[in-house]
Amino acid sequence: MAFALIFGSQAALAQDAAEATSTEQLESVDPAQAADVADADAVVDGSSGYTPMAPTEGIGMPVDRGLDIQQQFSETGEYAYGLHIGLIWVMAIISLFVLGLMLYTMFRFRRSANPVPSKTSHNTTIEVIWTVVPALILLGIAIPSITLLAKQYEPIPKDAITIKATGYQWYWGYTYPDNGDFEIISNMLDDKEADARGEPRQLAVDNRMVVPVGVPIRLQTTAADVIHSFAVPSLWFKHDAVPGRLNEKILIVDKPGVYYGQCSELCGARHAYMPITVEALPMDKYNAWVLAQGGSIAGASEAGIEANPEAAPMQEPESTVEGAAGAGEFPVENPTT
Ligand SMILES: [Cu+2]
Repeated sequence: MAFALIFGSQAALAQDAAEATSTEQLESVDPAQAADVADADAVVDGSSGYTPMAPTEGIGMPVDRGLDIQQQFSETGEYAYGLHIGLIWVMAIISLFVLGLMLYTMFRFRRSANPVPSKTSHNTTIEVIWTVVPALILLGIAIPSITLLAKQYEPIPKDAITIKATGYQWYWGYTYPDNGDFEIISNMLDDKEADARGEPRQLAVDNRMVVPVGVPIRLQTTAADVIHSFAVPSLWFKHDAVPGRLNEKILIVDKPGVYYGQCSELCGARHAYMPITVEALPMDKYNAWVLAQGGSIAGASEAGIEANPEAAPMQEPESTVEGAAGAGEFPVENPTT
């Protein structure tokens, strides 16, 4: 019962915090910085009708000397964060209880205070208590834990927007089968370019994975060569990308924003240099972005909406594998330092 109370209140706190910060996030985008980012990106993809959003410091990215998990921007993530905090309380209370019991026993039954030790070997009441109470605690933990597992694998509604993330050595490709099946190739920016755009080094990419906010997304993961893993901590999303297999899981992003992640499966020499940048946009802005990429929106032709005829051709992927399409340079001068 105590656990349920703690868990509930922590979950509510976490949610309040998430709401408070995300409002700040929307307001704290520096217009000058955002314009810089837009200019820089216009050079890259020549697209119109879409301005890349500037990230907010500390949101959707790791923070210096951070101890906690990243602030969550999906319902599942907020629930998981509540469970995480609840479990910390359970562990803390049990640890303190056991420590207290040990200190009491050491003091109360020390040789000088208790020269003749008790020869008691059984006490049915206490044996029942120390069996039943831990079992109830485990049961109390199992309920939210299994609920979280179920939430992560909720059936995906039929009208969800499908986006497929493909891991390549060593970059990501994002395909939009429901929007004309175009593919975005996403490579890490070098440090200078990331600085120029006001984005975190080794997490920023040239072409982001843009997703709509507040609607279910069927996020599929696969790979073209070796096993990669698509992971974005602030969206509570991690799924292996396995060649020859199509994994899928539901993703609903709560708030517009920029969320960074990384490949989380050791996949070769440049594993550390294939970051993920997810930009979540309201549906109308998402549609504008789709059109700017030369994609299509369901029902758009009846409404007289056309794709941008000047959409830039897809960028060549870069790979250090000799002879691979777009084989290129390392994006950092010396990746070992
Ligand atoms: Cu990888």
